[in-house]
Amino acid sequence: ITEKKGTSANLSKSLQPCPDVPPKLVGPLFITFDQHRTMDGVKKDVGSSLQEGGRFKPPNCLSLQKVAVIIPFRKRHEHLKHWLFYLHPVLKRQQLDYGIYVINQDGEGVFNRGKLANVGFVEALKEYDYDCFVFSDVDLVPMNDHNLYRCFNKPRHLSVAIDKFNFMLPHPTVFGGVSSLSKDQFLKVNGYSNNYWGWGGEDDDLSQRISLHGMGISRPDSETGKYKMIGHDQDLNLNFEAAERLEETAATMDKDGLNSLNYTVKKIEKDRLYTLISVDIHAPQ
Ligand code: UD2
Ligand code: MN
Repeated sequence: ITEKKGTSANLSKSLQPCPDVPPKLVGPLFITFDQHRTMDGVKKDVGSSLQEGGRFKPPNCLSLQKVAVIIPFRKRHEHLKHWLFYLHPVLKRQQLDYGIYVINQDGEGVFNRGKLANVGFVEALKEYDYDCFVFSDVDLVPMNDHNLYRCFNKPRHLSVAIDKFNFMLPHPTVFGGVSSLSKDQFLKVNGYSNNYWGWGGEDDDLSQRISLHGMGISRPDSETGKYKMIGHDQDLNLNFEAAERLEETAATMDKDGLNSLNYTVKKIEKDRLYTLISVDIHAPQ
């Protein structure tokens, strides 16, 4: 028994680091949101080489980064199905050691994307020693697999050219949609604010935290950073306090964020394609 254990440990140690440029990338992708796609079908199509919970490691090399992909979520199952169908193959080709965490807001209270993202960060770290975090809307699918779901020396905004915005960056400090921060970068800014309830503002607040901490934003070029957004109605729960709160980011960020996060995990479910964490984030009624 001891001998066997020793052998397998040596085997995994002898894996070489993956190349900096993943060799099997294909470039532009053809994306369709086919109404007939089903979750069972997606499981059959892309679930084979995954471990429970939507986990994957490249079999033949040691991944350069351990990446948790965090999706703030509620009642967008239709979108999730398409997201999983397209993202799993991309993330595998990118040779990431990754896990997918769908952070589901429990109950009917006002949605809070930033707080759910913070929960995802904390909960993913309880499972594995992730060093990079990608925060993604459930409705954004990359149109080019050269757009690496990794972390860089600056916080990264990945969804720079979305079809809905005519493939242009709406303004220079945008950080919404899909973005990545290393564990250290995210800790440095104290995560997202927990106090943006309803649609809007939490992404701009994070962007301000980043610049207030002296960091810039890195981005792929606009060909690499093309995205399709799945069509949906605008969330009607607008956050009318957002503009005011954004004036206060500098004064409040050190005490509002990861260090003030409180929530109750209701359930953790392991699907083959993702880990679903349902959480009560104490939404105001
Ligand atoms: C924009 C931003 C998004 C966020 C939001 C304001 C881009 C491309 N996206 O998204 O990152 O800053 O504005 O808060 O700039 N969600 C649910 N259920 C809900 C509501 C939201 O799952 O009932 C999740 C889901 O992952 C969704 C995301 O939150 O994709 C953003 O919400 P949205 O898609 O309704 O808003 P959108 O597209 O204006
Ligand atoms: Mn959207």
